This record gives sequence, C-alpha cells and structure tokens, in this order.
Amino acid sequence: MNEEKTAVSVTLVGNPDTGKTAVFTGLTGIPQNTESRHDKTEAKTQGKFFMNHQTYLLTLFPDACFPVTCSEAEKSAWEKDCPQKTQMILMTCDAARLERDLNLLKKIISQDFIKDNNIPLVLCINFCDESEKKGIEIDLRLLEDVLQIPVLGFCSRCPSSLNQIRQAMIDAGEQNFNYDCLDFCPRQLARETIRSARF
Ligand SMILES: Nc1nc2c(ncn2[C@@H]2O[C@H](COP(=O)(O)OP(=O)(O)OP(=O)(O)O)[C@@H](O)[C@H]2O)c(=O)[nH]1
Ligand SMILES: [Mg+2]
Repeated sequence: MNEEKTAVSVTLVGNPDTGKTAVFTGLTGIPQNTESRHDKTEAKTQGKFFMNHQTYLLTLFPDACFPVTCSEAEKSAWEKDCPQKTQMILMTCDAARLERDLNLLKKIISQDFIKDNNIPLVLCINFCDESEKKGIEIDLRLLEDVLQIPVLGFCSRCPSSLNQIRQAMIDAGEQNFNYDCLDFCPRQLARETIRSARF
C-alpha cells in the first residue's frame, strides 16, 4: 500500500513564536533553524516520523495561524497539495500568552472542516521551563477538563517531553472528539488556569 496514503496527516498550528518549529524538529528529526526568535518559518515544511506501527506526516505552514488566517485560495491549494486532508491537529501555545493562544484555539475548532469531521486536536503548552522559572504554574488538568482535549506541557530543551506529545498523539487517534458543545471564554479560562506558585 502507498505509504503516503496510509500516513496519518498531522498539521502543526500555533501563533508565531510558540515553538512550532522546535516541536517539528523534535518529532521528525529534521533540523530547522530555531536559534533566534526571528527565525520565522517561511515555507511549508513537511516531515515524516514513525511510531506505534504508524507513519505520521507532519506539515508546518509558514502562516502560523493556519487554517484560521489563510485565504480560500490557500486552503484549496493546501487540500490539493496535501496527500490527505489533515487527520490531526497539533497546536502549540506559549505558556506566557495563554489567553491569546486560547483565542486562536477557539477559532480553530470552529472551522467547519475541523468541527464537522471532529478532527482530533492535541494542545501543547510550550515554554514550560520559562514559566516555571517565573514561578508560574499552569493547571493542565483544568484545561483538559474544560476543553475536553489532550493538553500537555512541553519544553523544547527537555527531549523527554517529546515522548508525552507522541503518546498524546497516539491516544488522540483512538479518542472521540466533539467540538459542538464546547464553549469557553479564553480570558476567564486563562485566568483560572494560571497560578503563581510563589504564593
Ligand atoms: N526556553 C524555551 N525556548 C523555546 C521553547 N520552544 C522553543 N523555544 C525557542 O523559542 C524560539 C521560537 O521557537 P520556534 O520553534 O522557532 O517558534 P515558531 O512557532 O516556529 O516561530 P515562527 O516560525 O516564527 O512562527 C526559538 O528560539 C526556540 O529555540 C521552550 O520550550 N523553551
Ligand atoms: Mg517556525
């Protein structure tokens, strides 16, 4: 059977500078330049990786907020170009900018092709090392309870946290997702989720 057809097609999304490229490199092993915050991804990048007897095709779009911000023409070019429509979304967030990123999450799960097909989405809260240093704790379980999607903390400098993403993706492939009844206020949820560990 054609490997392209059997690969699970995963789209990596997230606001700028949320660590998409770092996650892409961690999962695919394909090096990209992420040394500085100015190394913006400027071309569509794809890479494959294999886990749990399954090939995954990971796609990183230059427009960080795909599919929310791209034009109809770009969307159809993507659908034509991609071997399959996306079967899973991996979204990166910056732990320090949770409200902004939850706003994007809300827009993503209200996209017709994601909502109608109940596309699994794994939320990856990045920069956990930096928030820890600042004494900020993110209540990942509360996020998971409210959003009803897998949520995990991630730090690109800690390679073992990649295993959590891998496991979350495997689990998400077997889970049912339903965004119809999901309603949340990004500002309120961010406020309830972020705790100062110093008090
Ligand atoms: N401390 C820390 N730095 C990180 C982490 N993840 C990424 N970085 C750094 O943050 C910067 C931005 O990360 P990228 O992976 O390039 O972010 P991006 O979302 O691909 O950015 P754009 O392509 O510009 O949208 C880089 O310098 C990374 O090395 C993390 O978990 N902790
Ligand atoms: Mg990038």
